[in-house]
Amino acid sequence: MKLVRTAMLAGLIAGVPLSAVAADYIENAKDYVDKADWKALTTVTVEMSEHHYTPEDLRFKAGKAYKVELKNVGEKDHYFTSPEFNRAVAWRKIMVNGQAEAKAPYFTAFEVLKKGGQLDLYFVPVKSGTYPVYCTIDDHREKGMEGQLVIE
Ligand SMILES: [Cu+2]
Repeated sequence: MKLVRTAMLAGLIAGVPLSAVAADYIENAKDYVDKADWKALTTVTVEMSEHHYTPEDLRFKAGKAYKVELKNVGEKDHYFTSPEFNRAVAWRKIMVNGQAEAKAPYFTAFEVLKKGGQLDLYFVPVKSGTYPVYCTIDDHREKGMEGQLVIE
């Protein structure tokens, strides 16, 4: 009988529904976005060209409101890929050339098209850490198109 009970208990633990496992992104993003002071918005501009980001490294403070402008001033299309960072921030929205917005729990990569493309990211950093960002096109990363996104 004791053995049966132990087996049943083990079964219960193994049977924990998936929904009870914590998500690997900021589920309550709206709470952070609502709490942040958007009048004190910090705007950061990143220029993308061959083959680097300027600046390469960005530092953010958790809980503050940010707008990151990704501007492609180069002759080729470029990516700004950082799946880990994109799950460590609370997303408000992304905006394309002031004309369209998209909202989602998290994003994995952004592509900005050559010669003037621009994408604006609005978010609140949440999980502190150092996250790599890089371009996934051809050998751009090897040529130096990478950097670090730090949340402190
Ligand atoms: Cu690139």
